[in-house]
Amino acid sequence: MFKKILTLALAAIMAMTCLVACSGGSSNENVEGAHVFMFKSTGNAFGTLMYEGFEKTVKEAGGTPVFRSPAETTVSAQVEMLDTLITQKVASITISTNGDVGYEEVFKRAQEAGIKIVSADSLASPDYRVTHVDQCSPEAIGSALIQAATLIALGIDYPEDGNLEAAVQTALADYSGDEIKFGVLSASIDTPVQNNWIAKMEDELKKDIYQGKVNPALDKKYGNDEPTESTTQANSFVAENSVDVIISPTTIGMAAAGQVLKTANTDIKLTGLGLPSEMQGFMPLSPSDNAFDFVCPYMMLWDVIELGSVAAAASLAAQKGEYDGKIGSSFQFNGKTYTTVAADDGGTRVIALDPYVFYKGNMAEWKDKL
Ligand code: RAM
Repeated sequence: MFKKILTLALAAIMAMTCLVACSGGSSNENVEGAHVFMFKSTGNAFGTLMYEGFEKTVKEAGGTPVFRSPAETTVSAQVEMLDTLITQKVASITISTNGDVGYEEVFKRAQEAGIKIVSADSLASPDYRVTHVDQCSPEAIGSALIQAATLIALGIDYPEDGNLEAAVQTALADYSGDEIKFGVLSASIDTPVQNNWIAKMEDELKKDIYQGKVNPALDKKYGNDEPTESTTQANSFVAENSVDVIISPTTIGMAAAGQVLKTANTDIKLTGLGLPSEMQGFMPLSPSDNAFDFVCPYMMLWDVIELGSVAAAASLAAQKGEYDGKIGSSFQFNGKTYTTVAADDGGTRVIALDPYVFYKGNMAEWKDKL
């Protein structure tokens, strides 16, 4: 799957500066009939990029896109905003949530008002969402993160054929050194999307090839998707010095850990889900670099802008009554059909994209784009 080169449709070079789109937005503005995108909080470039795709797709469909995200990465801050948006009669809400519980009442109000809810990135309850737009298969991400971390712990470059699994099989077959140990620097302890990936990482570690060679227990710390707290937690990993590699399944944690490990005198390495623009100071940028001279030899992500576009397409189709999110139902975007499948939580999902590995062979090309 990693061999697959994504045709990332980045229409224009992105302005990473925070324009109106990434402010919380004014609550006085008339948003009746608008399509809302709500990320976990403002100040997260991942959310800004998602909105870029969302905004474009809604506008192209003749709708009005609106960005509304709270300053704090909490359930209560999102609920308060959702409450206002329902009163203001928005048409649809596309949300990346901060937790599993606490949204029931407000989502019920939305449902009763006929406002469609689609979750993307981090799941909303199956009782209230039309569907969930998953960036990639969570199993694929969980496995790939453990495989990449294992290879990095062993000082092995990203395999040019993209086959992480085969490279791990070969590398661990001959390994008889100390047990490898991983840390995880996540978002909040309650964030559905990160917890799902961590569960898939733990499943990967149960496989026979890792037994006695990689510790099945992940040392988990939570930075709440907040730069200062993520920095504090990354510093704890350095002080404790008990893990070989930190895996951060959040772009905020990646950037914070990158800076901490670069500054500290440590052998701990980093991989995870990061934005090339934010990670360029901690990664090799040229094929001639020695990847292990850098804190993060390689990492992965997906086309975040496209994720926002696909989520918008799902919400638009649901609001028009053309898509109900049931298993087997589908919607179209950009000439592609997205078909709904069952999700682990009893609801449904569509898988929007494939993961993509950033390494010394392609970072130069990506650092200014994503
Ligand atoms: C962060 C967010 C988001 C996650 C990405 C990888 O920006 O926490 O939920 O999907 O990173």
